[in-house]
Amino acid sequence: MANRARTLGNKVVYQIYVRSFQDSDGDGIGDLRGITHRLDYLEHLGVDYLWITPFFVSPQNDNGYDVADYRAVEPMFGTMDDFDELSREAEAHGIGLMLDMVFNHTSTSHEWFRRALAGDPRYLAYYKFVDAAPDATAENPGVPPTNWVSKFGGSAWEYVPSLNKWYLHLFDKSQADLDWDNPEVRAELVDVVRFWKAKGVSGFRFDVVNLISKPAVWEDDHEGDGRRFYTDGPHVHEYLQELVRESGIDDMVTVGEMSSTSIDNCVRYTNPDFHELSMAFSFHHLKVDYLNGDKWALKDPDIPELRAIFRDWQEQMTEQGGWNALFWSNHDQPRPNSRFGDVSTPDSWRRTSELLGTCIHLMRGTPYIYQGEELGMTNPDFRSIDEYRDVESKNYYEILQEEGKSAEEAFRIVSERSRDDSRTPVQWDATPTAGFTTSTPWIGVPSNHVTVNAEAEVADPSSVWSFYQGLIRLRKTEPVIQEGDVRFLPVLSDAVIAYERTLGSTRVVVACNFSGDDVAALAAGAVADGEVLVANYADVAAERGELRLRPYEVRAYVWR
Ligand code: TEU
Repeated sequence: MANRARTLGNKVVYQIYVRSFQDSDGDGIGDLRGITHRLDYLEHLGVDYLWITPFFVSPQNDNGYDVADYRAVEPMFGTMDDFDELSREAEAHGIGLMLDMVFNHTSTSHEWFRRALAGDPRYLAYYKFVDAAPDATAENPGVPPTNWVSKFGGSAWEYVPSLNKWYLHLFDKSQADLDWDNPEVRAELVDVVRFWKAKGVSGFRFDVVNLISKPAVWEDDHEGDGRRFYTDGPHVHEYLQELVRESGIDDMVTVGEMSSTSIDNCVRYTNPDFHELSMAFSFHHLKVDYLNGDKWALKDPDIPELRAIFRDWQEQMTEQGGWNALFWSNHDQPRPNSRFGDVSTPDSWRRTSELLGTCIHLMRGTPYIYQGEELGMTNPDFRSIDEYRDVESKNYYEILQEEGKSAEEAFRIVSERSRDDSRTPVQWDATPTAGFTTSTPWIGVPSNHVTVNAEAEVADPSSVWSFYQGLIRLRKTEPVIQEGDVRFLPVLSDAVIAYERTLGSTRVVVACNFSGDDVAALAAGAVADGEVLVANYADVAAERGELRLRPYEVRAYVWR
């Protein structure tokens, strides 16, 4: 059980969304050389690994998650020489690279799919093609094999008139699902991993890897959108074990993106005894503001539910030897401070950003920082749908209106839920393009970059950036944070989440107030004689009585 804690408990991963990180050649799009230029910054922050989102050849319908060639660099992001330079330089900075393997599907521009379209039986068997009715036509293709819904809206099946077949796409219709039941497909993907492993990378992130194993029989889902049939599917553990074994990555750092998964499955994905992955991303805590589970229906975050989810995942994964990736944010999620707190004043923005960071950085697992989170970047202040770029946002803006919402309501929902909320350029400085590019950025820069930016914050010991640097340092110096047990604590207010970490005779208590009110947090004596370890208000002292917290206040106490 201590295994993962020993190797991963003292590490912090930083996620780079290449397109929005740093442009080096003035085309308005981030690139690999841009990352190399910023390695000093990343080393100074203190992170151990960079998860770099896909930079492989791709038509970019889903910003690179639609891969057309797994072994070549997309020219807009640079060249293989640029990658090799980044790899060397990162190593010189003591930073490892984790590459993003998108293996559930390929782009329909991939050679395999093009050969399938040409009717080659070998490549037809690489994907999930299903015969259409004999009388189907382009105008009247009939009903798809199942009623499953694509994650980006609409049917999960696309009809190909020239073949008279449907193919499955759980995401965009330009992202065709691979057939993992075909051993040739699995061998191809092992080769891809070996190729990048041979280049010396430290590890991998596997995109939606718990969706790879589809059921043997196609059936309609009368209760939902189809996910219960293909999530953590019948052969997923067997296929993952094979991939890890055959590509020789069992002792590298690996993380799987697990969509709508369960704790039991994530124990199997991450407990070292099963030889699958080092850790897993799960998303239940990022759905507590979905009304009735619907991403496109707004509600305020339900903090008691958030507490219960964190408690279950922290305690049960620990009990069963699993290992969590800890995160609030990635390139698919709105900015967490805009979502879970109050960013309307400089004061509440700072407290919220620091509260969120502390809440997960002191948990058991490996924390991930998504680019710009360390600066307290927020959702952008876009005014029109034309400012959004993401295929999912554009689709749902239309779908919401088809469902009867006004254009204003649809816009409000998209602006709170869009994946572009976190895809705006990293705010390096106060200049008009935030130091991201010398030309026009591919997506707009939020207006708050004049104050929320790296140049201002790195120099300021009281900035959100410096606070994050402190959290990373703390993880590296405190064994109780790296390896300690975790237990959630009873709280006095619905707005509070609190837990304790213990290792030997050391104990840490963390209490977080997710509200803009003064609240009672912990019962009298709960933090008596504790020494303050982390605080986001200046005047914090020992507390013998009941612990009360101010708006968006977080405190951690330690006993040694
Ligand atoms: O995301 C998988 C995924 O299911 C979501 O995060 C998805 O974006 C969301 O549910 C839609 O509401 C991964 C990648 O992180 C994402 O960027 C890709 O678009 C997707 O896979 C397909 O490769």
